[in-house]
Amino acid sequence: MSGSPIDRRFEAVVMDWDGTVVPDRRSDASEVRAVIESATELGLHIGIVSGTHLANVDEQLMARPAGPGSLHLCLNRGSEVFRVGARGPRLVWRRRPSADENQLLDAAADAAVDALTARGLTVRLVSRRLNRRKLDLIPEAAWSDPPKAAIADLLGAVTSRLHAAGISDLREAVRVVRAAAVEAGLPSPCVTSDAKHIEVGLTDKSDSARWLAGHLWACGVHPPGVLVVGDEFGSLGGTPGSDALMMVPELAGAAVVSVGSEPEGAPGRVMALHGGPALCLELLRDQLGRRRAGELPTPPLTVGWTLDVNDASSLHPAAAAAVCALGDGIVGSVGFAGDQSPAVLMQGRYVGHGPETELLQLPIWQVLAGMPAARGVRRTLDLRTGVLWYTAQDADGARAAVAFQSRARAATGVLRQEVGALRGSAPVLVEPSDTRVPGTHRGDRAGMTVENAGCAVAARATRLRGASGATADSYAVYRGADQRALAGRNAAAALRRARAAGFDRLLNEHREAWAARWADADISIDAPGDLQARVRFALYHLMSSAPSAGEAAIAARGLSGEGYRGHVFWDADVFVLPFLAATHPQSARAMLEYRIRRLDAARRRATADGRRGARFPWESAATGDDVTPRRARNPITGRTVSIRTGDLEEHIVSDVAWAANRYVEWTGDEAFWLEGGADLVAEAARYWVSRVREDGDGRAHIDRVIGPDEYHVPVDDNAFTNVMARWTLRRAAALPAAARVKDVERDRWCQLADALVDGYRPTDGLYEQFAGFSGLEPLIIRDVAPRRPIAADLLLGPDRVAGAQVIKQADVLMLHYLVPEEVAPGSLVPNLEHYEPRTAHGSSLSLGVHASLLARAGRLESALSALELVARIDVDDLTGTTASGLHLAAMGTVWNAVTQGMLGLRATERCLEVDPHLPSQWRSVRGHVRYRGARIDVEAFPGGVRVSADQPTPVSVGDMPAVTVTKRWTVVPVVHPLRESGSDPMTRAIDRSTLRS
Ligand code: IFM
Repeated sequence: MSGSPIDRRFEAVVMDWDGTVVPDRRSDASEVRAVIESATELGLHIGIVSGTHLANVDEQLMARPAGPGSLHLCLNRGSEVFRVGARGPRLVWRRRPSADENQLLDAAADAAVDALTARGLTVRLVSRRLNRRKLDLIPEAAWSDPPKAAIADLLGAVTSRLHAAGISDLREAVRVVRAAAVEAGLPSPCVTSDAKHIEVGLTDKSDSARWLAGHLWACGVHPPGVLVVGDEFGSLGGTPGSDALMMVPELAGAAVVSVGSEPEGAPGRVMALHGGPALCLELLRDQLGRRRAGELPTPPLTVGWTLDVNDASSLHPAAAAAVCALGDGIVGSVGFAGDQSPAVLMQGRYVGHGPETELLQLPIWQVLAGMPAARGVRRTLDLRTGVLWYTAQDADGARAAVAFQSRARAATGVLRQEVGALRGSAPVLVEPSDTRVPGTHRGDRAGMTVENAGCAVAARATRLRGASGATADSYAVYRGADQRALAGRNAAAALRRARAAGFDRLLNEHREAWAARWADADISIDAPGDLQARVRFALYHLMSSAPSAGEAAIAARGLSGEGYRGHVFWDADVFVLPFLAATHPQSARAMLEYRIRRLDAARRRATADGRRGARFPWESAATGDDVTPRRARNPITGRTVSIRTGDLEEHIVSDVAWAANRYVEWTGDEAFWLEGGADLVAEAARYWVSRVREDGDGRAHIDRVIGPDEYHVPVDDNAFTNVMARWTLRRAAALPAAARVKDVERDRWCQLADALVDGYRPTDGLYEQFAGFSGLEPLIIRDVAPRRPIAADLLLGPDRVAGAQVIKQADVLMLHYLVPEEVAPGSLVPNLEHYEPRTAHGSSLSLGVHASLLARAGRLESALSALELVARIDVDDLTGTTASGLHLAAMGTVWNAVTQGMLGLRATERCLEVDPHLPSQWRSVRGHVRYRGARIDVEAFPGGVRVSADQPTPVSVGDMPAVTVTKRWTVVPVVHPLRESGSDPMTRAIDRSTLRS
């Protein structure tokens, strides 16, 4: 086996029973039972597939595994599945035939007997089982119970009988039976043969294999992690061997082994090892041995799910570490000790004061013992399960490590590494990474506890020795608490539990938890190129960044780096929250809780500024006070420039209110309004009342702000700020009665909203970005810049861009993106045409917004170009800033571009709207979301849409009225009138040197 495709650890084994695991039904299975029980205890998943019924298999095997791996018996030729636990088998799935189907099966079997008899062959209907009927082709005493090993002789005897009846081979007999069954009214019968019998049924072994593939997928096991073992893959008398049915597309990529004699040879994909049940037992023992020795799992490398970064890629090593960051929403772990800037960051844990506030650097658990620095390094991240493989070269060859940040247990890091020739005790340490924070560090080489700043980490390592060298497992648990000692005790207790569970149990539960997240969030795109993996890369990091409970301070770079010191911007509320509201609402709720708990700080700020209501900070951290830096160094001129966003980028006030509303739109969680949600909106409205200037003509203005386009500072009547304020006032006025807002205040909000100027010119359908924008130098950056995206302020100088119509990022268009109902109908296209060529896309937030809007406008080629570009921002480090963390908001725009832009999903109070616009290169796109408690699966393809929901849900497609979609797929033909109009390729190549984040 050495060096062969099965010379590795598998995560699951799927096996045929008769002839594969046991030679016959009377043989002793005690050895195989012991191996199965031990292997499942170390996490291996096992599926046994058989045509027979439960008693036959269970009474022979008698396995009673406790897990964490699973044992499933998939019996009755694809009709039933039993999960076997410590207390025995439990039915988990059964295909129940209807009375009509049973009648049809009987009729089909009778018709088959008649058809074969008519050809002169004596056959007997021998059993009538669940979903199938069995015909004996050789009802002779000598062949009453032939052993599997005698398959060649049996086939010879049966073939002679067939020839005597003028039937050329088994294949023809199967054809006769199938034709008779169809003639009898069974539309698509499953007809199989083991040479002695022919069975007509509603199911076959492919149903078992598909069920197991689905189960394993839900456990986070990819098909390449599966070993399929059978004894009859090759054809038998011209019919496919019964085990070939286990090779379903859902298990494509699995390793397939035959232990049978395969008289007519095995198909090319199958490794024919022969050897019978003895070899099968050996294969199982081998897998058990690998687990006992602590062998590392094998990276699955599944297309569309893998991020592979090696020395040959152009990524800076620190950027490579960031793109492969691990996170559970509470703790983010970047790189390994020895990398350029390894980090462990805990969500919401800050040190320092004012603008100096930054995320606390926690001690690093990802310590690779003696791993040579940065030579031949390869990182492989399985996006589906958040498991990272790291390999590097040393004098002894390649050494590997595998790490994950448990998704099932809070703030728990797990590392298994090959320690090869290293001698001594367990080599793993936790390395203190922030010496500025005083703390207690104690421990030895095998265990360590570090406590500081309200955080504690406890870590421990265990060394294992296998045939191929030694490996070591280490575990680290982080706890934050206001009292240091308490954090230490909590961490130590959780560490004990993690160590007791062990690597394999932790891995299984972690993979399963990730798989559950993907089930509600995945987007699959059937299109050429590698967009699929890049979209999943974005989703993976979005999911890694937010906790599911408590409060969530989502930093601009998530937990993947120290960029922007971990401060929270509108990036969180406007760009990240929508994804979470639609896929994992509890995380979106936690983000809003972060704002609710800092409402008092926002009120204090408003009061200090002489206003009312709440003034949320442009940059926020622990306290909710504004922590925006006041100055920075211009990287080109070296001059210190002042930063005024903290004072003037006030649209953040509306952005928070908008986020609260977006959460309710997706979830329908009306109770949230009374849990602080209404306060977020009402206090935002009160702020605008106090902030707005009313002129003598009955119009209202907002002076001196910064809009999303930060190249123009300050401006008056920024359309985005004003319209978002208007939207906030109107939304606040419509808060439910329970929010206890007085009518007089609601009336004032409505009156002021109506009075706010918005810069809209009905003559050309344009919104003026701010008062006076159209009088600035008409410099079209699309025509001037060598390439976009580009940091135009660096290219042209800040003074030139300030005096020109050059825009940093979507500004007016953010209105069409966030509040399409608040802008003039039909204004998307003119504003897109006007502003896009003037936009440098100098912020990573911009491209994805355009991708979404271009799709809504039917400019699908341009939408796709923008989407492809934004999906590369971090994977290819387009901004040159990925080393300090990933651009989480840009990832939010990737999700939005596909779901809102291409699929046209929109959550309203009335229904979920679906209105797809597909680029011509896409064969289909499928997305999963949660809308008001229901799990929704939407697939769009040229000309149609399929929607399914796990509970009755109102859905409207295109312009059609809403229908209630139930579990079953609904196919709605959609003929979309929108086509790509004109070609204005928005983006050319990229100028990395001048692009900023
Ligand atoms: O919030 C953004 C802003 O819109 C542009 N500059 C970077 C900030 C953080 O990502």
